[in-house]
Amino acid sequence: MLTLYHAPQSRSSRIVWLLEELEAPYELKTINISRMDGSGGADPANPHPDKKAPALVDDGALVTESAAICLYLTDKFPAKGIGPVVGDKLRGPYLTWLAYNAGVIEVVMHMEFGGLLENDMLRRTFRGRDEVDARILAALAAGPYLLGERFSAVDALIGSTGMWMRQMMPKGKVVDDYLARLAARPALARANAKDGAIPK
Ligand SMILES: N[C@@H](CCC(=O)N[C@@H](CS)C(=O)NCC(=O)O)C(=O)O
Repeated sequence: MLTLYHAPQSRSSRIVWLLEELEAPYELKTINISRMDGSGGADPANPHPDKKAPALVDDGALVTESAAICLYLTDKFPAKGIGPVVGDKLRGPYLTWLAYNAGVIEVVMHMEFGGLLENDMLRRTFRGRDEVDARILAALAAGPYLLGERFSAVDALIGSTGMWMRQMMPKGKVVDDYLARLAARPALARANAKDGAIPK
């Protein structure tokens, strides 16, 4: 049995969305986390070593990091075609987007939050918003999804950032239409109904 340790309206919300897309059987355990505004706190019931969300447990085995959880789940439930499997020509682009989101997009986003976009050392290593935006726009120009014709877990991963904070994705109609396309997915509506409110 899969158990997702989930904090409402956090990075685990996109894993709820993915589980709904996959129509996977799972149990949702709502946990508390420390929030940026100082509310919340570490939850002893959370198996994540850093007390973060998401954390997934499958038959006793712990998986953390959103990219790893996406890959784990789409490999476990390949029938839906939401994560290209080994041998599929989209496997390489799929792995690239998973790693690029974790290793570059999220870093650049936090460089921006922290006012570090002009830091020379960070720019040399990760580049900046222009490069990230260009990569996303190039993929969506072919579209309608980041991998082309097929919706995949990378759309839930990266698209959810744009749904949460529109300015974190490139400006313009291409991305507006992309986010509207994602927002219309029935699995997202089911996930939103399960997401829950941030505890006060
Ligand atoms: N790299 C991790 C980041 C997870 C993460 O930072 N989650 C936030 C919620 S959006 C969290 O749990 N924060 C609580 C804390 O930092 O203690 C992933 O992608 O899964």
